Amino acid sequence: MKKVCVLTGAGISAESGIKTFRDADGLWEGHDVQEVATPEGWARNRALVLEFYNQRRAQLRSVKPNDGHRALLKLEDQLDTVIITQNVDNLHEKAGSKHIIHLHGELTKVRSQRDPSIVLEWEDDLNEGDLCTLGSQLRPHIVWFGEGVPKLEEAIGHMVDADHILIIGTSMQVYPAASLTAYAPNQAKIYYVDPNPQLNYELSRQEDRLKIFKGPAGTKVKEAVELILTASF
Ligand code: BV8
Repeated sequence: MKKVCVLTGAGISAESGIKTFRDADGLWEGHDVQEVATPEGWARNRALVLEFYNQRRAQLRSVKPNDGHRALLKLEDQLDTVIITQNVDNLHEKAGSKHIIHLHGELTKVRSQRDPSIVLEWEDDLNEGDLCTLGSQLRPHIVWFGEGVPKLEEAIGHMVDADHILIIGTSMQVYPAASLTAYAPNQAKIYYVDPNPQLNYELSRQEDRLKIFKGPAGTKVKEAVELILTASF
């Protein structure tokens, strides 16, 4: 059975009402990314970081998947599909997707700073004084800038035998996620759904097998899925 790796970024959630990073010219909810999405920011002002993630976690209660998320279900039904997402929202899960790798963590989880293997589901606000079983302050289960990406090897393990790679709604600027297409076999076909697709170093070397669907995920993912299914049978 053909294998598909789907690589999604903030753009697939844009039509669900979740702001992307680039569209907000690098400010998230008005905050400098260095202040709210780095270990230094956490050390400097824990309350600000907790508030930033509490706001985004609360937003999850009012947003829903869009047709872009839902169009992937048909791919999952018919081909061996894994969704590798840079997003920390849970819209792929809400859409019904099953095999999802969150490269950059998840808003609905928190973890111990003392023992990173202690990870808890967390739907409400996380506040100062919310401690893990070892007595240390719980932190968002998010990969901040400057932190390693623990699931990178797992993602590479899927890319190395991909027949099709479907990139959706990402500026392909955040590394190492943005380098993942380089691990795909030479014969893998690449499809890129984005209203403003940006060919980074890796993609510019793969242009000969890249097909771009210029437009929003809500309408274009379906088209890319149809093409992949046609090419696979
Ligand atoms: C690491 C969690 C080392 C946080 C995130 C200089 C050069 C190159 C690299 C670096 C550098 N300096 C530092 C680095 C490394 C750094 C990096 O890549 N920085 C970039 C900004 C230059 N990377 C790291 O720090 C990574 N770690 O390298 O560690 C290491 C190794 C071992 C041990 C210790 C350390 C960690 C990176 C992870 C950061 N965390 N998320 C949070 O979310 O709160 S990344 C964050 O950025 C989000 O995950 C988000 O997804 C991502 C932004 O990227 P995109 O998803 O692509 O979103 P963006 O807004 O950029 O683009 C949106 C796209 O959607 C656009 O193309 C737009 O056109 C499109 N769109 C809009 N509307 C729609 C649409 N598409 C479809 N439909 C629509 N309707």
